[in-house]
Amino acid sequence: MSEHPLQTMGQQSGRRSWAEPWKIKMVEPLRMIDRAGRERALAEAGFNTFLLKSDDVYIDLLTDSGTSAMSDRQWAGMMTGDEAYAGSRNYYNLEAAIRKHYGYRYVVPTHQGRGAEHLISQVAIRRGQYVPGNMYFTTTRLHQELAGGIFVDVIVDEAHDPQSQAPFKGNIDLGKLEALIEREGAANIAYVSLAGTVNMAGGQPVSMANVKAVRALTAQHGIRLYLDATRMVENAFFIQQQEDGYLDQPIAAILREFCDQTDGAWMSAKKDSLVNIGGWLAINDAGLFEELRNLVVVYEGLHTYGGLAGRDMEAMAIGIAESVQDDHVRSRVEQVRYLGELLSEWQIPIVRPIGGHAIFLDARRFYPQLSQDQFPAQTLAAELYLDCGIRSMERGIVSAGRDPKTGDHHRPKLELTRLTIPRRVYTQAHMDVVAESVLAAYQNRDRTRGLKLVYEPKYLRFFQARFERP
Ligand code: P71
Repeated sequence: MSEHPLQTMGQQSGRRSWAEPWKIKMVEPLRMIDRAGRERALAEAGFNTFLLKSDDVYIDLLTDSGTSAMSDRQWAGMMTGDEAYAGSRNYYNLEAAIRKHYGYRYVVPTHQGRGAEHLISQVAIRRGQYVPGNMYFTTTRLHQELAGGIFVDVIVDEAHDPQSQAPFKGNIDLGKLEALIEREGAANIAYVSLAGTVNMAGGQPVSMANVKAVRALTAQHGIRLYLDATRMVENAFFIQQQEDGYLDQPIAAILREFCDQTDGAWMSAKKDSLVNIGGWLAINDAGLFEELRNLVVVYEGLHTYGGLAGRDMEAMAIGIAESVQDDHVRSRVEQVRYLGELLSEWQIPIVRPIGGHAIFLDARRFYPQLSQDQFPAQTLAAELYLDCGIRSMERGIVSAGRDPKTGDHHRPKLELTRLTIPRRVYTQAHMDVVAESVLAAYQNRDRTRGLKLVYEPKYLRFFQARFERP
């Protein structure tokens, strides 16, 4: 203990502090509207944070998707956009970056992740086939279902338990996968859908040992293994830090080793790759690539731009190279951890271990007085906004949607409110303000009532659903 009463965060945890591996060249002013304004804005938005105007938000932790800050080099790259309809040089730069860092042979650009999900689902799923995956993601599962697939969750049980401390809660349960293959037959499995760091489980990683075991099992049955690489770089960081034998390996090498276990991948480049828009699909099979390349012109654009401007592809190519730098990934994940450790220290219920891109507040334990039908996670998101203009996202019963067969709510075990940290955007001081706001909501928890659902659209209802106070 030092004799000085004030200590830096690093000193408080008995270590030297870390700092971001960049400095700020350009700033964007933030504004906080007053409490009465926030009450009004929230009511107008139907208590749904997706329907708030961004100008009415102070610290925006809705998502880390497309919200990152680009580097000076990425902005410079934008100026070299080759806006040719066909064969833009930026496409070839993107293709080279994906081949180098992700290792797949053939590349199809798309406007964002769900564009790629649509294409792979249409090409690789036959009606009635099963698609096992390590927990669902909203858009991923929807595209699999629209293509006639039946999603089956084969993630390890610990993933559904927010208090389990298992280090690799994104892993596939091989027993569950094997049982499904045995029950339905390999021919009735479209492919295995594996996500690197599982978003809905709290940003939980998959171990290298697990992907290798899944690879061995699927290869034995002739089943393809496709990767949702959206946050795979962050997954590689957890492997580096937590799995035996990887501490001295660079993130870039771990990323390649992991991707090399799979047959192809889809990507929302709006996350790891540090761009505001973009995605891709990449695959090793030449025949499948032919089909994808044909389909992309129907839904996205020519196969050398896929709905993107040349400048966007250039920013993505540069962003991919920056995203695998060890100091970048470390500071990104450590910032998330900083916020999570503060909240944990204060006994606020969050999903543990702390994931890669966000802190997930456990709304069930936050509001034990509310039933799931009173939308605890949606309620918590509303309360955080009211307290000081922080925008978060519901990841619970509203996000899970309805069972297409019965029409009843899916009732996920996890009822979470996500504080998602954009990359290279907010400072440690912002994290402190957020932590204090969560604490204020926690201290007010006994007085908080739930919400009533008054409108929901047919698809991905969480985006546009509306609520009222009962
Ligand atoms: C996130 C998003 C963006 C989002 C999507 C749907 C509802 C709310 C927010 C997008 C992902 C993702 C994974 C693992 C594919 C997509 C789709 N995440 N896979 O977390 O996390 O990519 O948004 O570029 O279409 O806020 P896309």
